Amino acid sequence: MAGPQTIILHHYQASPFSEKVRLALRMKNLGWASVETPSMMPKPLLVPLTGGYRKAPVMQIGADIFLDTAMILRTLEERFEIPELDLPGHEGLSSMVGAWTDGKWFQTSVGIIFGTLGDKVPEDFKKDREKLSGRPFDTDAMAAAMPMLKDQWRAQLAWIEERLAGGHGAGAGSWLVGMKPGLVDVHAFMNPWFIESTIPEFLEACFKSTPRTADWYKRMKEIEGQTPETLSGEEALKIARNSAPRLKAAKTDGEMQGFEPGERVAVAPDDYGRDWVEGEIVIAKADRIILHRFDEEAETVNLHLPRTGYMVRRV
Ligand SMILES: N[C@@H](CCC(=O)N[C@@H](CS)C(=O)NCC(=O)O)C(=O)O
Repeated sequence: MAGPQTIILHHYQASPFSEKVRLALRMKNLGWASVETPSMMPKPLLVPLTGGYRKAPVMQIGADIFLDTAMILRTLEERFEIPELDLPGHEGLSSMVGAWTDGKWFQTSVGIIFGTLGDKVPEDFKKDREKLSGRPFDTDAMAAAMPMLKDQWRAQLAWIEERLAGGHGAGAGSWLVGMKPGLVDVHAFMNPWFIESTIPEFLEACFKSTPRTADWYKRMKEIEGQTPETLSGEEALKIARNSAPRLKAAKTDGEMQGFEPGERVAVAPDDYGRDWVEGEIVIAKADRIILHRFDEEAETVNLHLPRTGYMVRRV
């Protein structure tokens, strides 16, 4: 039964960023509880935990809330060391690869998927995504650009092929770095998975020129983990309410803007979905910021955010 130590993932099945975390959980063979969130606003059972952040996935352990896959993956590695995914050769590199898979490659996938779905995309979903991005969500324009986008997509897949064909040291070639799958593989998996979920025939067509990648993808999909426990959003909120955030000695470390522990700041993603989340600094350092906040429903929580991709300002 889920409790204050349980890994709770707030996510939805079709979400590719969520799949990244689900894959990591499988690779680490961790037990977890699954809270299904809506794929668009409103998200009344999620937002009390996050202070306004609305994206998927969000990870919760008791009253510690982890936003963004970068922070989630980092935390899973720190708290559950074995089996390790941040293997020798993956350190640092995986974040660089993630910046590409989550940025440019993901945007190419979005264009292809929603260009293909076209009129099947519900109006309220389009409106939600327009609000999220601050730009028109024009599936006709995506459809028109599709031939070019497909070229772009396959060209990026070919980078994976190049890596698999490249030098690895002893006995490798099966995984992107070294002889076991790790975080680089996790990041690289997301876009093929996203494409396969909607247009598997396009993925198959691309795989014709990337046989090593086709084989790698198949092996990645074969990795099995534990079946999650199902949890309601209400139950997850109750767990947050009945838990205290893990105690941390407040500390800031050479902050460029001179932030001190206890200072009230606001943090928001710098790409899309720029919802500002406010709280008092517990920890601020180069790789993360931890904010303490109070919400009527969730009560006291600590929010953990990565620094890359997030703007921080004094309130
Ligand atoms: N940088 C974020 C991106 C997450 C993201 O964009 N997730 C998508 C779903 S895959 C999202 O939240 N879309 C809006 C929504 O689902 O409400 C991360 O790495 O977690």
